[in-house]
Amino acid sequence: MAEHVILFAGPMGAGKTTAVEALSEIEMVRTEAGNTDRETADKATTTVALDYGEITLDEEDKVRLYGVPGQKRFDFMWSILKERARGLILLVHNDAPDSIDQMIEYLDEFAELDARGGVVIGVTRSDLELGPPLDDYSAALRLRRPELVVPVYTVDPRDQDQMRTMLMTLIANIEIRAMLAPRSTRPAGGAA
Ligand SMILES: Nc1nc2c(ncn2[C@@H]2O[C@H](COP(=O)(O)OP(=O)(O)OP(=O)(O)O)[C@@H](O)[C@H]2O)c(=O)[nH]1
Ligand SMILES: [Mg+2]
Repeated sequence: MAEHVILFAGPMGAGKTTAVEALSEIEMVRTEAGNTDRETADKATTTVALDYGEITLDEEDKVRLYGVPGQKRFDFMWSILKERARGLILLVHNDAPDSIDQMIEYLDEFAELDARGGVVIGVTRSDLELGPPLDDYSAALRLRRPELVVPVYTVDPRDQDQMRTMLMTLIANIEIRAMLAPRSTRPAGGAA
């Protein structure tokens, strides 16, 4: 059985906690506190340390799911959780005024996860407001990181099937990259 550690990152209110909740087969661990920044995200609570959940895919891949806080004042948790992870699901919400800039900013911040495993990007909250089309995200990615091949999806983090598809794509990419990597650079203990 391979084990994977996947991080959910992205701006406040993008849906990281919602996604971990939708995917997790165990009672998820939450660290929510009252949200004092209703201007950035109009919701009651925000993550202050981490979200944690688990899912087993195809009866052989155990996936540990970590959500990080979106707010930068908790970025010490980003460094801690980045160390462990081998893949990134980056969520950005399409109804934010600067969603494409935010995608690039968070991608840069978590760049080591691409180097180590893989990245997929989910554009959320597209049903709520007309935001940039998916092509604009892909174009910005090509401009900023032409060497990177990153799938970009429209997703609703509340939808388990959609999140599962994203997660399975990411894990397939990570496993393919691990298989293609020279033996000396492969991580110990499996494809993860
Ligand atoms: N309608 C709609 N609502 C969404 C969608 N994605 C997320 N939401 C809602 O947006 C909110 C996102 O909240 P969280 O999951 O707490 O966001 P987060 O990324 O964990 O935020 P922080 O922990 O504060 O950084 C929730 O109320 C979700 O139900 C979507 O695609 N459509
Ligand atoms: Mg959260």
